[in-house]
Amino acid sequence: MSATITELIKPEAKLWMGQPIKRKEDPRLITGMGRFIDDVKLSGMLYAAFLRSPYAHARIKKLDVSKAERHPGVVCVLTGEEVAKLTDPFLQISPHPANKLKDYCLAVDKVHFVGEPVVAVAAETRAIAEDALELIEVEYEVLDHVLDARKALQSDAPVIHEEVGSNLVFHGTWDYGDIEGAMNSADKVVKASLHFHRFSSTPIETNGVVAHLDRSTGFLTIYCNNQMPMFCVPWLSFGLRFPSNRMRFITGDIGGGFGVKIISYPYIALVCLLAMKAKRPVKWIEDRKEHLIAATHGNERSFDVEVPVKKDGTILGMKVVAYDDCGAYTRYEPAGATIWAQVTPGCYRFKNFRMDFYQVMTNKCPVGPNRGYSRMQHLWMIERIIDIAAKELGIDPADMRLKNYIAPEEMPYVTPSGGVYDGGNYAESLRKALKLIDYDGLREEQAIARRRGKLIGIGISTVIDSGTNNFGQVKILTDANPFSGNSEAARVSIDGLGQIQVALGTVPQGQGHETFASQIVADEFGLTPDQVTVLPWFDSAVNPYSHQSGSYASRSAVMGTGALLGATKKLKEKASIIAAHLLGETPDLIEFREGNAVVRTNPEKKIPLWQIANAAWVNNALLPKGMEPGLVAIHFWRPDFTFPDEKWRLNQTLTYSYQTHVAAIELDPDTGKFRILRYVVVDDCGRQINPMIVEGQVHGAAAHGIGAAMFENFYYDANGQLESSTFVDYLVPSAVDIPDIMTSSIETPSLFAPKGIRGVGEGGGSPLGAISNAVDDALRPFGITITDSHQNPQEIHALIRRKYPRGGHSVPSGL
Ligand code: MCN
Repeated sequence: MSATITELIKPEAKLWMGQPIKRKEDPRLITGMGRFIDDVKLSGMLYAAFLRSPYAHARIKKLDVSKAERHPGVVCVLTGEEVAKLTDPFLQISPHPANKLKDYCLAVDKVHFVGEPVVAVAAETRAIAEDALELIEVEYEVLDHVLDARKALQSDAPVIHEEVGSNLVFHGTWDYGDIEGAMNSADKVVKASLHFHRFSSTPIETNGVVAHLDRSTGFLTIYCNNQMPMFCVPWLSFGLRFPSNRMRFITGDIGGGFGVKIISYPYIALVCLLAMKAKRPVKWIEDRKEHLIAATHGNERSFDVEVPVKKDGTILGMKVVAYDDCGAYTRYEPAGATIWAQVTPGCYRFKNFRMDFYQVMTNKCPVGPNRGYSRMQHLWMIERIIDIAAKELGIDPADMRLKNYIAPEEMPYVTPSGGVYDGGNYAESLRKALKLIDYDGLREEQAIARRRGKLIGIGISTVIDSGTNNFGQVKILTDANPFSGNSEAARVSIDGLGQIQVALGTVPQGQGHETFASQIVADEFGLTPDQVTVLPWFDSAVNPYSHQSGSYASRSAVMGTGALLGATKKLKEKASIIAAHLLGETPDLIEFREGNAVVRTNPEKKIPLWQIANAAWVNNALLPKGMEPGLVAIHFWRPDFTFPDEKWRLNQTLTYSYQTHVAAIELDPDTGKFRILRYVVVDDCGRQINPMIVEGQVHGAAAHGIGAAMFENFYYDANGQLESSTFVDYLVPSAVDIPDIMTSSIETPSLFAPKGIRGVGEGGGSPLGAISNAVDDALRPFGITITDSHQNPQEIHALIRRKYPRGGHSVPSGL
């Protein structure tokens, strides 16, 4: 057994916040005692399997499930036709006419992407259910499909959802300052067409659901691993026509989410319908192939960007036209069509900005939030164009950034789109990263290497890692938007024996919330984190929650701490009154130290927590007259968020962390292969609750982004078939593919969030910029500009070949 948290802490430490204590949840996770969705087994449980579309776009002409229904061991079969009768289309947050889209949990009369569920089967075993799928006869009329967002907007493009009438989901223009004036006064306008590729997160645990309708009570219990289960309630309750007050959501340990598990509600609905029809509990566990073809992908986006600059490198503005491909259904979209604007100017001071943003449906897997959701595409574009501009101006990319960064003395800084950056020192972060990687030394090495015919490239990327989403931004999309702000709940209780228990609404997927919550609460009562028990897992019948609860948008450290501090404050107020009453003092003199209520002016005079709790729960006659018994407090915390103004300006998130990544690579021009020589990250997430967790998050996000930059890509062929639909083709990096990552931190407290904390969990997708810029830098002697966010050897080699068709694959001389 590992040492206890108390043994690990330095004896002189006063506060647990800021201490790198080991995670409380890890012993159960690393000894195989975690409780994941596939561990849920209910008596009489059936297993589900789904028949999925083999076509990108086709009409279902005929469907015959009779053989499957008769297959031994099959209990029930569900078709789209039945679903359309039993349920209502899922809620849409798109503006008109995209909000007319009829999204059901099974395809009704058409399929819209390869992998869309068409028929669901529940059987005694998964194998039987899968066998039965082979007995289903479907006749399809194949329709024209469209796989490219720009082509999908052309008048001759096939319309994916006839009820919508076009493939356009949203078009909006964000226009600030005077971009045309900036263009006119520029020394140069740098232009590029850039493409951000489609990839996803691949959590170790795929999606899963177990649904059970208890006919005796009428309760529908949904075990799942959705990372925002209570946010799904309107979709499920309206969709299934089932009262929300008889739905219960239970999540256990979740093996990673990264945003991809937010949009599992169509599958949850489907499994619920099967359970209702079969009158038995039903389990569905997504397999890896299903996950890759039909869970959710990250947003693919292309940009036409123009940047007016001065000769000295001053960026005057940015003019962008963006086309975002959201796949075949909108679901959480078009939220991604506004969320990028949390970080409109990135880390830079320019005020003139124009964005024309189109979000478009195509016959590909629907997208959903994916670590760095919507901002990483935008930030990659900014970091790439800054390097292109620096190259064209003959300025070092580090100097170009240092010239344009928002300065610490400008904080809090209001961005053109109304974001209020809550502190930070971007220049210090870059300087620190450059020092760590030995930038000057590397540049020298690079020059020597080039002379010897070797290619070394150095890439920098500094991104804003915004956290704690303000749902009010969805009002940009539609006035009918039913969400705004953000809120989180926590309950803290002291039981009759003086023991503290905490319950959170945050539904973690591996982020370590039991640990950080116990650190925060321990500090409030002068206890150790060992003495604070945080309930593992989430149960809507037990845990407090808001309908925005969940782990997403790097919000839980900030929101969870706000809720915990609110609850402990309420609890301490009541405990102080009881203690003062018992000690014959006034409540304002009571403070909590080492498990005692102590009289501040006379520390010898104290009473242990258990005696206060004893009075509150079982020795009620000791309580002040009229006081309600018990020691439990629930608090709902929210930042003061607002709605957008008429120019769509609003503070779209509460905290704005940032990270600088610098990568040094060596590239072989004969093969296009490259390896990372050195990799450095400097992060600033404000005050850190647990530096060990923060470091883990920084490493995780860096590895995630490096994987996306170098390996992971969803390739669709011309027929709309996903070519990278297994781990043989969709390359997730393993430990040997990820370089040693040198990390360092800066801690500038958030000006607005509780205890100066900022979020850290997403990381901003910075590796994509650092790696693209490093590859571009390595290829400089070839005069090649990298315009795609994915760098793979074949494509790099092809770029070199295109430029030097007759084998100019050695480094051109004289450079
Ligand atoms: N933390 C801290 N000090 C800070 C900020 C955070 O100690 N100043 C700690 C927190 O206490 C928490 C962790 O870092 O334990 C992450 O906190 P936060 O940034 O608030 O993010 P959330 O907990 O809300 O988690 C969501 C975030 C997101 S958006 C993605 S995507 C992501 C990420 O978390 N998915 C993850 N990290 C992940 N890590 C794991 N293991 N699995 C995922 O699915």
